[in-house]
Order: sequence, then C-alpha cells, then structure tokens
Amino acid sequence: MIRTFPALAAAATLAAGAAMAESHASAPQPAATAQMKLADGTSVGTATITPGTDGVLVHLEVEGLEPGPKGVHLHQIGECDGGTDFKSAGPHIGDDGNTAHGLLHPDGPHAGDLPNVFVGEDGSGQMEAFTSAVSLSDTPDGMLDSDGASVMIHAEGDDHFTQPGGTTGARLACGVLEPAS
Ligand SMILES: [Cu+2]
Repeated sequence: MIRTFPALAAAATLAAGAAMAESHASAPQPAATAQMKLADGTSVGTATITPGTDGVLVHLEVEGLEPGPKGVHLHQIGECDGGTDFKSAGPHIGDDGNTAHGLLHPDGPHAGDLPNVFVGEDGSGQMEAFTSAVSLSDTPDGMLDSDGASVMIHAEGDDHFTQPGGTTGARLACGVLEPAS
C-alpha cells in the first residue's frame, strides 16, 4: 500500500507537465499571410497576421530593401498590381475621408496605420505591432472580406502626422493578405 503513494505523486506531476505543454502547443497561429513584392514581382519578404482576443498581431520580415525607415500600412483592397504602382490596393483601411492619417495625428489615425519597419544596412528588417483597430473577419470592415486587404511598405518613413500619407512617398512593396493554410 505505502509504496503506491510515491508512484501516484509522480503520475500527478507528469499530468501537470503534460497540461502545460498542451496549452503552449495551442498558441494562436497566423490566420493570414502576405507575400511582399516589388512592382516588378521581386519577392522582398512576408507579413503574417495572428488574431488575439482584442486585436491582431502584425509581423513583418523584409530583405533586399534600401536601409532606413519605411512606412507600413494596411490598405483596403487585396490587389497588388505593380502596373498601377500599387494604387490598385486602394486607400488605407479606415480612410473614410473624415479621419486623418497618422498614429500621432489628433484627428487620426486610420485603422490601417502601423509603425515603420526599420531596414538595416544588410537590407533586412522586421516589424511587429499589435492593433485592435482592424480585424480579419469576413465582414465589410474585416480584412478577409470579399475585396480583401493588403499590406503596403512605402519607400520612406512615416512621420505619423503629415497628410495625406505621412511623408511615406511611393508604394514600394505590396502583399495581398490570404487566409493562412
Ligand atoms: Cu500606405
């Protein structure tokens, strides 16, 4: 009888360890991804969007770009046509004509405004930002609705204040958000 007690205690410890491993294994995975491309089709990185309870986590990795800060926004339409200089992607999500652009603008921001990605001397850069201003839902305001949405990298850094696009210049790289498989 007495010998079974240590055995039971060991079994209980193993069960607790298994439960913790299980909760780590179920961490949310990206629900949407975008392959970032220049107007000529050159691939320069990947963006992923992972839904959380109260918003989404945007993660961006780029390579092969000029060093320096580059503006990053979520644009309203999931169409990256280099022949239109990516104007096909439409305005920023949340640009309804009444709301100002810029994370630091008193009359802003647009829901699709994000922090800059900083590209280093080796041409690579990363950005991660959490926002509760957008969702991936299949609703008119959601990024996976019928006309989709895109991730845009601009040629220059965003000062988060200047109108209309915050000093970000040309649309440099665009990626259509697709549901993650
Ligand atoms: Cu933009």
